[in-house]
Amino acid sequence: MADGSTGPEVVSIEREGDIALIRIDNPPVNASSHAVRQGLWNTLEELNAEGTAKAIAIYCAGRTFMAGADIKEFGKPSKPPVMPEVHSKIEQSAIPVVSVIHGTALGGGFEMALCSHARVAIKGSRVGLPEILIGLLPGAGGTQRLPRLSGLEFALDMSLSGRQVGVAEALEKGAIDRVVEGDPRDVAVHSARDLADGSLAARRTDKIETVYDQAVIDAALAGVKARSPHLVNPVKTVEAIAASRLPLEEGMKIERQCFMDCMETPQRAGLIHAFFGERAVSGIAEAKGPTRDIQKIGVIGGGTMGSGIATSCLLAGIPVRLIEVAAEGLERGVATITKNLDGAVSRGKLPADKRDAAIAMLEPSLEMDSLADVDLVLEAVFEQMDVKREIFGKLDGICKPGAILASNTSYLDINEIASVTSRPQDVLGLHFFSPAHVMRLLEIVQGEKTAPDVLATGFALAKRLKKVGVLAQVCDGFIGNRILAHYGKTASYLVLDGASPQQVDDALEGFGFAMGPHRVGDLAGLDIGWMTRKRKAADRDPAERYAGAVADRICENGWFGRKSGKGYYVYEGSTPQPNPEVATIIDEVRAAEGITPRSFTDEEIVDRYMTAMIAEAARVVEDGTAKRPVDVDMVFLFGYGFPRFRGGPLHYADTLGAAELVRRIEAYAQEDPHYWQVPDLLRKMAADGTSFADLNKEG
Ligand code: T1G
Repeated sequence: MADGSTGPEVVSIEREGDIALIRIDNPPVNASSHAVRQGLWNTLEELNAEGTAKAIAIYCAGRTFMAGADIKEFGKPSKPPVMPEVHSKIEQSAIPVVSVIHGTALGGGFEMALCSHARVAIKGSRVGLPEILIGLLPGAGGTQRLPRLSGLEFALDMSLSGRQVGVAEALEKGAIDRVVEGDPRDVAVHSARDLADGSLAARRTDKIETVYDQAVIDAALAGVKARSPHLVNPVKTVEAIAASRLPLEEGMKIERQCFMDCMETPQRAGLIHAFFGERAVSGIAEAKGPTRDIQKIGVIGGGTMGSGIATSCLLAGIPVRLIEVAAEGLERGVATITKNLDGAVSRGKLPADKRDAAIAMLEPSLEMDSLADVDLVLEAVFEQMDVKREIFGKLDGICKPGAILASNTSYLDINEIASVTSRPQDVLGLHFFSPAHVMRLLEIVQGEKTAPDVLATGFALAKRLKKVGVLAQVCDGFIGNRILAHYGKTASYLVLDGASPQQVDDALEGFGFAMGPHRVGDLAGLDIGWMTRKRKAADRDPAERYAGAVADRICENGWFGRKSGKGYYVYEGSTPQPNPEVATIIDEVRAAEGITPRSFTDEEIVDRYMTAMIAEAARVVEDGTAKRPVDVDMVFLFGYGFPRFRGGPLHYADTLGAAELVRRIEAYAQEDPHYWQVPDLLRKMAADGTSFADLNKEG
């Protein structure tokens, strides 16, 4: 129970005649910290002890109503009063209480409104139960009260999707009682007065029973098990909502138990890490400070990447001039952009009028000179240094002073590209991930001479494009592709040594990857990796075991994956099947290399694959290519389909511990000492007993 301490500075009472307001002021989003909970507890006690107010209205200062529990408190011992206790106190108040919602009432914030005796929302605000997105469930009465007010289906929809719901829809579903216009405090005064005189009817959830239907619960349970086989909290969410058939107090106990079960899971830790990591990567000094004004962007190249990047800019409301060298390529680029935008409309992601407005801001041109007035150029042509050097040399003479010149290269040296211009300070890398208008990752590559305001502009652009910008230093592959180039070999070594491509894919999909590496290769096109291996052949390290023999043979047959009808899999029926000719190739390569195949368990496959990924990720942090471990984690969550509930490769590494990882690498090194080397950083961490989370704090 309450310990008697107060939180007056974040929660205060304002008296207006015979009604009282409880004002919460806990920037930036009025999260329900301990001080807020204590303040609510104390002010409710005080007002009920006085007994003079006829009604109470709870409202929030700042930009939004309470946005939920204070996530920063998670993982620490909870300090009473906990939210469910505070919410029961609100509901049991002898003086009727109305909550006044503005901005985004999320999680515990929406639950505080639900436990109030009435709920009034200001037009344009939204409500939501996003706990599912951070490995939890509504743990302050939402699973018990929302079914009572709005029915099982809507409660399941909100709780399992985590989506934000406009207050008009919430009103229609009975989750709130009124939608009005006005300032939160004024609305609070009027709502309390209406509640006091009965013109705003009280709807207390402890007086309402859920209309229960077991079939609805059973269907929801089957759905979550099919959709999210790795996750615990969706199942627990359905279980808690099912308990709303019981008396409220009993249901609340079951909800609390389900909530605490989720709180203890590594998934909750992983998803919270992802939540804060997404914000941490742009919370660095390099992302702050003055930026250049970007009003118009030039995109060079109408291929897959160029048209994806152009689509992304147009969706953000930025006019784009698209440059190609020939009419056919330009037309293809415009067609791809149009198709991308039409796809967003058909998926309900983009209103048709916004699509038309976006297309109207697209100016195709065959003339590079037409880039003279743009504020930023994004080059997205062939991954060949001589082509890029030629283009940047021309841009240097065409673009206005102060224009930013960015390359979308996925691994080439930004410093070399910058060196052909007279303005290396205006050059940086902006590495998008395909499809560029969908994938949220943007690697922002800092050249030696890149000016601070150019780098900060890269982060500002990432935010405008709703991308997750991550700072990377120059090296072959920057952060993500460099690490991929290393651990991708492990998948090939596993196949050479006895596993099948499908077993590797299935094992990694069982770990949580959306798609195994061979299925990804077939999707992206096996010829891309083939070209890279040929490009690097001359520089190949003779000491390194060649990983590409099987993939080379597949490509030599013209099998590039989905686009050619076969690759590792055959794409004829509805379900792709393993390509039997690949099995023959694997046998032939093993025979030629004198390999006696052995079996691998799925666990061994995952352990090797993840240990290889972590080892190179540790080296990327160690040499400063990535600023901190969390930056690597976000690269993999937002660019490589890494399972979000595991938080990223280095957050996952902490669940294993540095000592275990060193042990594994040393064991694998008995087979291949060149490929398996213990990073110095990992050895130091094992000796010091430190974690990547510790490094993030130092970062
Ligand atoms: N707790 C602590 N800090 C939070 C926070 C929260 N719930 N939400 C946001 N912040 C910080 C964020 O880290 C950033 O800090 C700043 O606020 C601005 O956030 C019992 C258990 C509200 C829609 O999941 O969705 O309630 O980086 O950059 O883009 O059932 O923040 O500036 O230092 O995102 O305008 C449920 C999560 C919690 C809401 C605003 N609630 N937050 O978006 O700003 S669990 C959530 C958001 C719960 C109960 C359960 C968004 C936003 P800094 P921002 P924004």
